[in-house]
Amino acid sequence: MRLIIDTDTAGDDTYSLLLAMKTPGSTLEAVTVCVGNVPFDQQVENALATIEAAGFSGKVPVYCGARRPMVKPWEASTMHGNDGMSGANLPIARQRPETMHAVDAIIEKVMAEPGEIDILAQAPLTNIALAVMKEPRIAKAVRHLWIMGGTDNSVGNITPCAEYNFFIDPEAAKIVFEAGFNITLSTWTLTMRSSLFEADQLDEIFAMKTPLSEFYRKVSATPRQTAEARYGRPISTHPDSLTCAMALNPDLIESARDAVVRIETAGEITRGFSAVHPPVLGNRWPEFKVNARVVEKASNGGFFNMMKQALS
Ligand SMILES: [Ca+2]
Repeated sequence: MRLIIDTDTAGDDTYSLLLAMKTPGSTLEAVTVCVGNVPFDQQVENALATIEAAGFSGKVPVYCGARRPMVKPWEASTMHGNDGMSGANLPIARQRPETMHAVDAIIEKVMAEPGEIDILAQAPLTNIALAVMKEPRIAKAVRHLWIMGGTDNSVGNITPCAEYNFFIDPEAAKIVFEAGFNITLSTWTLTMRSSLFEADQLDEIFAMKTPLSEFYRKVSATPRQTAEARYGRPISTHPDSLTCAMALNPDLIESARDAVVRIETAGEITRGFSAVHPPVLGNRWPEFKVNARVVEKASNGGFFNMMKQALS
């Protein structure tokens, strides 16, 4: 399968890129960088350094996209350290970003071969929203849009109501969910249910002692410390890489349901909240139609095996 990954490259974003490059049968067509986790140019360097670490230098073009959200000011996250890589201090990559804007690259690649390319959106949805505003036909020309963001009517990770990606640019998320894409939504609720690597799994990865397992160990250091303080055990969370794994291997999905997903753009306490309604809503409010498949549960063991293969 052929994939474009839109990313705010830090921490788990990088393992998602590794999965897309290293999983047999997958082709990472392009990486597009969007406002999010850490300062923009750092995110670009993190993407390029990850591609180099995987041995794919010069094979996966990187495009720079939106440097700020649609409306509200942007806030960096310290979740993955100031550089987004837990201070791993990777060498500056030889490959440099392309000159074409990410939004134009998405449109050009998707429209050149309609129905052929999936997009994995693992950042705030600014680039995807701008792309579908500029060329509305991409909504039907993208084979499938995999989105990491929001919650399944549950607790967020940046406010009690909101997950980071949707909180940073809810206006963009609203545009994307109303644009007519074929969407699978992978929420923070799913992240906490199905994506965690526990201490024994982490030890198994660290014991591999390959260059990419060392990459994983270094880049995951800060979020593992944060998780230990927050949850009382040294787990690693994988919102983006689990979403990538499901895109590459949909058999990992154990439970999912069709839903009407709406994004809160205002609200004193709910900005960025994703309201996940049942499809039956359509009977009373016919203007609301099913616009996403929401994943409820995925195979942690299957995901872990894919990650080990990618890091081998
Ligand atoms: Ca991300």
